Amino acid sequence: MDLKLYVITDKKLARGRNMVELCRAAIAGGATAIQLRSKEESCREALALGRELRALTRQTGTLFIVNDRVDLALILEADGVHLGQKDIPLKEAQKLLPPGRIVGISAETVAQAKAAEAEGASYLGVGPVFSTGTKPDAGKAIGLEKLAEICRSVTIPVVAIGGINRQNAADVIKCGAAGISVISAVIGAPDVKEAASSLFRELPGEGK
Ligand code: TZP
Ligand code: MG
Repeated sequence: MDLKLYVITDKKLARGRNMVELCRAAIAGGATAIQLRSKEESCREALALGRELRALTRQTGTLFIVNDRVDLALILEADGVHLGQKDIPLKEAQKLLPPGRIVGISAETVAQAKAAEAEGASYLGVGPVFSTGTKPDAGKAIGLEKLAEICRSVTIPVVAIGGINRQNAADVIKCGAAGISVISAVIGAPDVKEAASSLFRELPGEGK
């Protein structure tokens, strides 16, 4: 489960560009995981996009996660699903998914992080670390200290999210995060491949 550079789709930020091509460029730049997040699309549109993203992520050996929708994750044979605190509870998702599928949970507090770990979450999405315009209903930014505290409180991997860019990515990793999750810094960039690879270069380890 390589969560190092976890890129999330967003129709608005794509500004009319083809999402599959944007994800292909993100993967070419170093994205290790792609999440289908379809807040604007109809179910049928999300399904059609998901089929193409599943094919792309299979070809490239990239992790493929579906946000919110356990049904779409099952239909698409995604590697897993990502659920927020108000989405389908982890325990219910586990009943529906075949064994071994990844379930990521959003957490903003140590209590939420520990509860998700105890229930069997595969990883945590923690944030918003910094303020972000991408998710209007995201809570207040938690900051780097809280991120570090949450990372110390669990043993499962933490992916930091919210306002992460090439200027702050290395600081986020220093807090103990296994990876960064981004929308605008990659999908909103004019050159998606370049944006992904410049972010990737801020992260420790080998590769692109
Ligand atoms: N969850 C918490 S913040 C956020 C989500 C989906 C949005 C992240 O987008 P960006 O553009 O990388 O700040
Ligand atoms: Mg959700």
